[in-house]
Amino acid sequence: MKDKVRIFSYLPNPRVWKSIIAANYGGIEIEVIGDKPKNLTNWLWDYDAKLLTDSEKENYKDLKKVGKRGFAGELYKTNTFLEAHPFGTVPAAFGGEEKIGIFESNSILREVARLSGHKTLYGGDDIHIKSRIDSFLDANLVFSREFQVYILELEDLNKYTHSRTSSAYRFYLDGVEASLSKNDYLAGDNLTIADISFVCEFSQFLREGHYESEIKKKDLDLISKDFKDDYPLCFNHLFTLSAKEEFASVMGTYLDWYKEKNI
Ligand SMILES: N[C@@H](CCC(=O)N[C@@H](CS)C(=O)NCC(=O)O)C(=O)O
Repeated sequence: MKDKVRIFSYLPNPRVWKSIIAANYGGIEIEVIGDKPKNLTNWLWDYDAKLLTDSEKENYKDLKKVGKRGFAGELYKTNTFLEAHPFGTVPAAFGGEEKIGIFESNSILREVARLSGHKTLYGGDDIHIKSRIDSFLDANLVFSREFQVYILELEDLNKYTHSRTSSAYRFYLDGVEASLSKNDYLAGDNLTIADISFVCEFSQFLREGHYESEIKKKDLDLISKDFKDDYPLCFNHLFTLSAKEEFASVMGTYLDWYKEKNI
């Protein structure tokens, strides 16, 4: 199908949820394929991704690539996968009949929003609003990359990463809080993919709470310790949106542990 989108990833993955939520709002279907993070070392990373048997792994042994970011061990990435996805990351989307590689979860989100019938999700026909939405998505990606390093290091954290992530957290949330003090949604009066991306990435960041004791052992504190008081509009936006059916049906119980502790 011309407008088909297939996403391969470890699952569940909040970065994939961005696209699923946008698809829910847009009333379109997307294909999502994958497995638990630890199982992706046994998968063929490809448009036709699949779980490999031991004999298939032997046949594909020349494809093995050392994981670059977040994956320990070796991964079976096909050459066509790497042509479509030169950075070799997941979520990895393939768009349309030509299976065009689309990477970066915010760009996959844009693809789904462009295909969806819910035009205001990506600014309608207003190119300036679209660009403003892109601005929020870029700011979100910068924060996301900073905290990705932090989350991956949490079991053996160092003070430098903690302090860098704290300032990225404050920089991003100061901007989001300021926007929400003017409008109900990040980019204006309507829900857009900027809000969807905020909810999914920030929910993932809150996972630092699962490592509170490791963080305290280093004489450090949770970066999000005072989230509710410091950023009340962000807090409210996150929990109001995540309770909506289009979000809740995808996010499931992901934030329940946080709500039990903090609400
Ligand atoms: N900013 C990217 C993050 C993607 C990313 O870094 N994915 C990592 C896993 S968390 C990956 O696929 N690593 C592949 C590897 O280790 O080779 C996005 O939002 O899609």
